[in-house]
Amino acid sequence: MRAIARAQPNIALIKYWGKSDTRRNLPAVGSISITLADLHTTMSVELEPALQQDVLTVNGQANSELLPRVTTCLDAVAGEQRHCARVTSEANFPIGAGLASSASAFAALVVATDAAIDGDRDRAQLAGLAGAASGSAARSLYGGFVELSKSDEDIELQCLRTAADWPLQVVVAVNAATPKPIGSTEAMELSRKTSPFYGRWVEQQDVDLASARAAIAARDFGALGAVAEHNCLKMHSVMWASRPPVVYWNSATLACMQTVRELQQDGVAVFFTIDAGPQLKAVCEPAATDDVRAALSATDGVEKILMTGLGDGATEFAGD
Ligand code: 2P0
Repeated sequence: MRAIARAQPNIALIKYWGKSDTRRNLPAVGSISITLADLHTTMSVELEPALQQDVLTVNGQANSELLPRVTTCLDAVAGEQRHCARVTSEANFPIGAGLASSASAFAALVVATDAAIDGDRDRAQLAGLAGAASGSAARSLYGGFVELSKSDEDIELQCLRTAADWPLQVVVAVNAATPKPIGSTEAMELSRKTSPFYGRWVEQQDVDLASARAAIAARDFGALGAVAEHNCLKMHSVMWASRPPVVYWNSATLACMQTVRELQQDGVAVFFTIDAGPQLKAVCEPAATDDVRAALSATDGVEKILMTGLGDGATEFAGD
């Protein structure tokens, strides 16, 4: 009745922002992401007959804030008649700060829980359960370049290319490791209800998805970077125009964007993306990694640099 799983966060290049069905947590737009290799969440789930309630520990601390979402996810995977669970989550990167920690956490939680009950769900079923808990978590069930399609029914996922097929690198500039001011779930609903740009955002998404799909198929780094930066800035424009505004950036985020622009002008193969937090993720070709790391390290306000390649989807974990 105990199992451990490990999952990596994923970074969207074409973003998920907005829901078509909040009850079932279905995305209003498709998205394309890359799964990372070296950042991960390790999740242990133990179903214990003697326990009176679920217990959640995150990075060594009891966590009651996330517990209701974890309980709902456990019920969805193991059934409401299950024993209570002792859930222990360890992440090797800052959590709740726009580094997709909920994606790796819920992907790992679903895989560990299914293994703990000796379940035999396939990857698509596990992704559906992870997506119901946290939309972006569905993508962490798959490795490499992953497309999550919008649907009025069940979500659909597809690996567009494996990590080995196009081994890009990601340099993360951590600009503030503190938790975000407003959670993504709440912020997405605020955007849907109040942003004058939200309707256009949803309408235009298929164009960006098609461009990104073609760029990934052709391994065209310049084309992928152009559409990814455009899509990222469009998503943040939707957020900024919400009422009240949703602004996740800080001054270091803008300084990092400027650094990436200067690298691009020098011919370095790099582009940026930014999620629900001030961190900037620079995606680059392997030969550019050292230049990108050095330039971002020297940028004002950058607290820490994390480096990773692209990796595989969530799996049951037997130990290091
Ligand atoms: C993404 N984000 O595609 C986008 C870009 C943040 C910015 O998916 O409400 O934690 O749990 O389904 O998955 C973060 O939102 O939201 C997210 P819920 P989730 O990666």
